[in-house]
Amino acid sequence: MRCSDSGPATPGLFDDLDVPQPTRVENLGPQSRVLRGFALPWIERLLPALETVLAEAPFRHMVTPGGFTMSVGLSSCGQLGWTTDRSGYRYSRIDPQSRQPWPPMPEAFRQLAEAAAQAAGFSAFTPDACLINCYRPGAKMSLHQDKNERDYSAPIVSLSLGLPALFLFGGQQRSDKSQRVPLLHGDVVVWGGVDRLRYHGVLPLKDGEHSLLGQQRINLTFRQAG
Ligand code: MD3
Ligand code: FE
Repeated sequence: MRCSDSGPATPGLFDDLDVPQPTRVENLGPQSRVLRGFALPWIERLLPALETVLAEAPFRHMVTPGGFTMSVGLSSCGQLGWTTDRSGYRYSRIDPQSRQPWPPMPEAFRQLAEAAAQAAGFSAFTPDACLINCYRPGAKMSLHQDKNERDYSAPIVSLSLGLPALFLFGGQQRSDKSQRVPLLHGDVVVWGGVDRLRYHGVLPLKDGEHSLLGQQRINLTFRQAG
């Protein structure tokens, strides 16, 4: 195609393939929004930052207070990291495996989380914790509430990378019916306000191969925990 041409030979065929698309917003609940593809323009900054964090704090399978080993691999960065063992769930300044502070939260992570919170209508979100979950095929997260944070008035921002997953978004009680929401590479979800304590989970990850992440899904959740 030359400058003087009026357009491509087959109009429509390649349109929009590598042009950034505006984020489509879906409302999951009164104060929960899916920002489809919001993180796609950030991916080339996010992935090297993620590598740096994981070199210092690799994924590990933690044990729940009930004695079950989680199928999801966990890590954290930021001032506080989430951990579980036989004595309970909590946030800690120290990685129990390295006995060092968790790696700092990369600037690109913090900026993405703040931009997403703002885009979803939550101002003044400053995360001090980023929990990183790694799902291999078969890994799942049972329905639960996130209740270890000090103040439920701050939202939680979640970023999905790699293989697609079916997210379960339930109600205020475990027995409430859940909606199934597909979450894809680059999607960001923001949950706050009246939706902050809703039950949620992730169905077992299906086999697949993602071009950048391989056979896994990585989910980052940004929280104001302390
Ligand atoms: C809805 N992680 O780490 S993020 C978790 O995809 C967790 O790895 C899931 O649930 C994952 O605790 C889902 C989405 C999420 C996070 C917090 C929420 C959904 C939420 C808080 C309230 C309601
Ligand atoms: Fe959760």
